[in-house]
Amino acid sequence: MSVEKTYYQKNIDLSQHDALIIVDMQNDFMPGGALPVDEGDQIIDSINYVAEIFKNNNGIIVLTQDWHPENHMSFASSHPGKNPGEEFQSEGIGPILWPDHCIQGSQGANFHDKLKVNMANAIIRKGYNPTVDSYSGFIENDKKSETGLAGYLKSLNVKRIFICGLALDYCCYFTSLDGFDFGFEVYFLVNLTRGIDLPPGNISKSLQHMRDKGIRFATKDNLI
Ligand code: VGL
Ligand code: ZN
Repeated sequence: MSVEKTYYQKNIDLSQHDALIIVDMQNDFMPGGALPVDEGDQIIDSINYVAEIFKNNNGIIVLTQDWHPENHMSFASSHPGKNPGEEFQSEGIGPILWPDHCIQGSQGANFHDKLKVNMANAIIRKGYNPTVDSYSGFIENDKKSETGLAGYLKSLNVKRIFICGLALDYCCYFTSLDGFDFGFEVYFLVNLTRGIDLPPGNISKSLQHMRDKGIRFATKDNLI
């Protein structure tokens, strides 16, 4: 599915009740990294630009950071005989296994140099539990353990959240769905994300599901 321009929300007037959530803009997800997302580096300038608009309107800016211990169970290397990209499902892990990535304290886990991290009000780390992955910035894949992001945003009286970053069909997708379930109005900044598309078709499936659920789509030009 592609998202037609006519579907974008228009003239979104930002305020202190809006939060920009910039998902996992880390070296390992950039071309040349351990879990590269195609064109992942091409959205950085636009994300910086949008972050500036949020700042100018007293909005909240949150970065998420994938932050795994060595031997995390989402890594194929933790399962003898398995390869990255292979299907694997257990409680909290899956549906596929990943290459080792975003190891706590590594260069790959650092934010891309060009990302203006100083604009962030908060940085939420996730995926630190060795046996449970966390695609979402709100809640781990066991669907029980919260990161604290929902409480943080609610305590600041945030009503709308705007999602961008990497990867479209994993961490951006699940952050959007969980944000919706926590009661926020969710806007998916679709041009400011790039996807993994594993299994093939996963990007269009994710977009369709978000749209069906009531998540809105917008571009940077719709923000004022
Ligand atoms: C992500 C797979 C594994 C993401 C993180 O940021 O989308 N994907 N860890
Ligand atoms: Zn990860």
